[in-house]
Amino acid sequence: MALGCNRFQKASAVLAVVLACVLCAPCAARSHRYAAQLESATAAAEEEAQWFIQRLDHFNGAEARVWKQRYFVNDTFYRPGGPVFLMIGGEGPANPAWMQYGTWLLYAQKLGALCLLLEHRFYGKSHPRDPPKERKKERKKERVSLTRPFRFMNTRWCYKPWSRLNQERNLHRSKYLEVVWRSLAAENPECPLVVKKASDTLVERLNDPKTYDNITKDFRLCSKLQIQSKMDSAYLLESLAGNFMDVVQYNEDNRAFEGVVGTNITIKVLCSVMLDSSLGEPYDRYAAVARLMQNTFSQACINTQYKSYIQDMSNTSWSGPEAGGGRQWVYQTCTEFGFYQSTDSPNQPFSGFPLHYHLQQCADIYNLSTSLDDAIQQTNEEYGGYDIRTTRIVFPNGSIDPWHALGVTRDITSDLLAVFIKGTAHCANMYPARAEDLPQLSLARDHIFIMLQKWLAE
Ligand SMILES: *[C@@H]1O[C@H](CO)[C@@H](O)[C@H](O)[C@H]1NC(C)=O
Ligand SMILES: *[C@@H]1O[C@H](CO)[C@@H](O)[C@H](O)[C@H]1NC(C)=O
Ligand SMILES: *[C@@H]1O[C@H](CO)[C@@H](O)[C@H](O)[C@H]1NC(C)=O
Ligand SMILES: *[C@@H]1O[C@H](CO)[C@@H](O)[C@H](O)[C@H]1NC(C)=O
Ligand SMILES: *[C@@H]1O[C@H](CO)[C@@H](O)[C@H](O)[C@H]1NC(C)=O
Ligand SMILES: *[C@H]1O[C@@H](CO)[C@H](O)[C@@H](O)[C@@H]1NC(C)=O
Repeated sequence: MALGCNRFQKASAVLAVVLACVLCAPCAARSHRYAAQLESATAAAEEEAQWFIQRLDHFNGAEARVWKQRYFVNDTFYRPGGPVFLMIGGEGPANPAWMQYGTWLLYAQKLGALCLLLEHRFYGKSHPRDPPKERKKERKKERVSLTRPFRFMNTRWCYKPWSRLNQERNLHRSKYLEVVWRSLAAENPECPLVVKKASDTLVERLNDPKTYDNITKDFRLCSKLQIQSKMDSAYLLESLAGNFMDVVQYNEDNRAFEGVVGTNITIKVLCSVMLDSSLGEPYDRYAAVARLMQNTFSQACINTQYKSYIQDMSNTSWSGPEAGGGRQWVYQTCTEFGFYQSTDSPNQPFSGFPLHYHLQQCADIYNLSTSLDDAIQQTNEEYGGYDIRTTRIVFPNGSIDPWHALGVTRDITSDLLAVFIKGTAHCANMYPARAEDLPQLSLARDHIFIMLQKWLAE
């Protein structure tokens, strides 16, 4: 959350607060189950959507073309002269449920703020023009809305996108899965060990085609398992490990209002399955977890063919299967920030989907062969990485959330503040408060509010 500098053309001095959070799991390979639910939640509030005539290219003054960017407004609490809260949408369709629920509305009520939710360009229904292409020329345009300043509502917003700091750390060592290990171990130290055992057994069986019929049945694959390349096995292993990543990332978050199902599947539930020896060997329990997730998300079977994933991801139609965000997100990982949930570190439970597997997708989907290292370096130079030089930002993160490994968890200066919440998951502070919240979560929300009040008064 950042207090931005901005300038309304008409009003004299309006203070603005920018909120941003990567709100849905950026794991395109596994995003389908959420995407469908969000789609229906989004459809319900479709009539409330508004459209802003946006410039196609903020970098090029000679570029006159415009397009329509989707946004939502809640002015219920607005008092003239009050601040403006701008929530920047994440890597998927903007969900208008945020206009009715969430901690920011409570802050808005107390401060008389106007609330705006702006859908991120290229995601959801905000289509600048053609779907993202491979051509180099396009790349800068995709970067635009991540880059300050940008224009919205006759205002230039100066915005440091704090949620995407220092990407290089995730490129070579998967911190993400290391936190998954620690979060499972916090529930029960045995839990990640059993997960590792199960994953290792599965990897071993993949070397023996005689086991494929059993694997197909045990994990309810949509078609008989075929492993023709390392990419095939990587995709299968990543999909199954994804069950754990998703649950850890959102553990016990109060996000049912977003239309998400399965919020009662928590780390506790997964670990209780993994530690239940009546279900058989660790491998069998791993399969039981996969079936539990399929039942929860009403999936009859799972498609684990790398080829069909690539086909879906390569579809450039705006009505294509990954057009809501999967294709765009992975494109950004390939050209801007890495952010891979890879298995290169030994200190995590899974194996078989290393960095190389993710980089290969950049070639297979977008025919990209450029150096990701260079792209990441450029991104960090542009945004400052950890060497961020600005003022009045709070960086909230939860210790259970694997993404905190990329976040700011210690104060940088007296007005670049970390709010590191022990025991909570991804973006927990943004969800509506409820009775079961950990005391440190309630304190974090209060602390953020106090900073907001202080900065708005300055
Ligand atoms: C704004 O938020 C309040 C509080 O949640 C809600 O009651 C109201 O319906 C919202 N208004 C709009 C236009 O979404
Ligand atoms: C497949 O599973 C069955 C039942 O658990 C087991 O008896 C059989 O040995 C397995 N086959 C292979 C090739 O592992
Ligand atoms: C989660 O909630 C669903 C729907 O209410 C229920 O059917 C299921 O048994 C619950 N699962 C667990 C593990 O609590
Ligand atoms: C892309 O997706 C659309 C919508 O699902 C489909 O009609 C079209 O055939 C797909 N195109 C390709 C090349 O697969
Ligand atoms: C992929 O890129 C290479 C080099 O940039 C180009 O020669 C080739 O035609 C491209 N292939 C496809 C399928 O677009
Ligand atoms: C803190 O970590 C960063 C870096 O990964 C994420 O992008 C943020 O979404 C996360 N913030 C919260 C509030 O969970």
